[in-house]
Amino acid sequence: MIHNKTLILLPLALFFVACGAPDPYGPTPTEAQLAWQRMEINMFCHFGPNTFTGAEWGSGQEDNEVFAPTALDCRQWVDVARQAGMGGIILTAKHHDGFCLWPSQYSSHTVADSFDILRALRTAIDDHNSNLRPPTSDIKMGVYISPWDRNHPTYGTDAYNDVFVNTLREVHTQYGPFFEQWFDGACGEGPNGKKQQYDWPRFMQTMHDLNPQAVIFSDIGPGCRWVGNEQGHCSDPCWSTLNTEGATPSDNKPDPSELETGHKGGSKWVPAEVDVSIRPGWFWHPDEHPKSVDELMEIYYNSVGRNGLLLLNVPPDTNGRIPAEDSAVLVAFRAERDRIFSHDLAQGAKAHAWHRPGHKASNVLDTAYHTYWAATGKHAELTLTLDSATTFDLIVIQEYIPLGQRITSVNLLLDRDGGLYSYSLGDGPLCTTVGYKRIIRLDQPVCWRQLVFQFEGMAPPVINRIALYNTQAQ
Ligand code: FUL
Repeated sequence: MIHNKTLILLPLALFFVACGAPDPYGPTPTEAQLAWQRMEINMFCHFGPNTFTGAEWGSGQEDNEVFAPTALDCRQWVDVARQAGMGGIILTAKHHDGFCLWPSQYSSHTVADSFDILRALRTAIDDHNSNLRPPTSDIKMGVYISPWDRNHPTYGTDAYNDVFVNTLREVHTQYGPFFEQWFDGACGEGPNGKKQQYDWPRFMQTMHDLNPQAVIFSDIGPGCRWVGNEQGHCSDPCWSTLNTEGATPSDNKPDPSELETGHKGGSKWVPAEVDVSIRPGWFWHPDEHPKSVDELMEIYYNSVGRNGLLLLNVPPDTNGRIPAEDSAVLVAFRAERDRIFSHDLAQGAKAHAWHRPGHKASNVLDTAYHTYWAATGKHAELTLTLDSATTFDLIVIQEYIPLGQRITSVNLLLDRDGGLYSYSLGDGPLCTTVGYKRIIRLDQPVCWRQLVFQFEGMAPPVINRIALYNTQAQ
């Protein structure tokens, strides 16, 4: 909606000073967290005895032979991930039934000699990566190893923590390197009816020793956090910062609603990972079907478009292949993103930043397309001037997160008839937090030449990129 009564005059004096980077604010991402966030969409693969029994949480008592894919093809998984524009694949090497998809020496509930799925996926990914031809990019491998184990006889005793540490060591030394370790927070009873007291500090330390570059997922990180729901959305706002002092995964985590938003001014950089399944269940079941492209786009806007990473579960079937209907939807999902995001209407636009009256001079570093700028106050404005009036209905804003997440709200003013009019979605600002990426869908297309973004931040805002798109364009 456009408030056309609010005429706002452009400040006449603009101060531009080319400068270096401003100081970081608050916690900032590690190189591994940055690389992780830029992957944007990864594939989750839930595969195991449940694929064959119809369960979601296996009992741990299933026969090992039940796991018997008829035409296993991990290369096909990699190919689907590539075609879908995903940067990594995370496999459930061990789910709550305790069944190991590799021949572990620490369990008798395993694939034994029949199918080493971890090896098959590792080989398929390595082969893909060693035959790369631009523009194809590499695929990274991640691993889910459930601490909850409904099979292991030691579960519920201290000895199980040793088993679990050995299991981590075995997987990471024999099948790594992994870009992400997924620690599910579920903690139920084992075969003897006892619950386990997980030794989280030891698990985390083991991971750090084995692979300090791996991004560790758990309810509270430290690499990335659960987003607090399995429906495929971050909240608005969504902070990449979280207060984790005194918290532990599983039993002593912040409320899911806090995990959805993160904590403004939180003490640690723990960005949100949005895990959701393309199908109703996490495992493949014959009578379930994948979501539509429209549903996946909605999830994309509410996850990647709200400063999260989307971990989309695509379960292989009893053949050991991703079903054709799922891969078809994924290819169409990719095509729809390419259609919308391949033509940035702001490319080549002139960008100017200035301080507001009462604040000191702004700093501007305008490096071609990637406009990167900072103001000295907590309020800042950026004008984008396009070559001519242009129709758009979607705005992408990215903060320069290596310096921290700063922005608390964004307003947009549009020029018309020589004046500026504020645009708002509903009653609030254009959006609250930005972070790595914020995608704002306008409720209807607008046709303007000049846009003025007003930012409020906890520290001088630093914008990495602003892009405009028209979702209706053919
Ligand atoms: C949950 C598990 O209990 C589900 O089975 C699934 O693995 C999901 C991703 O995480 O906590």
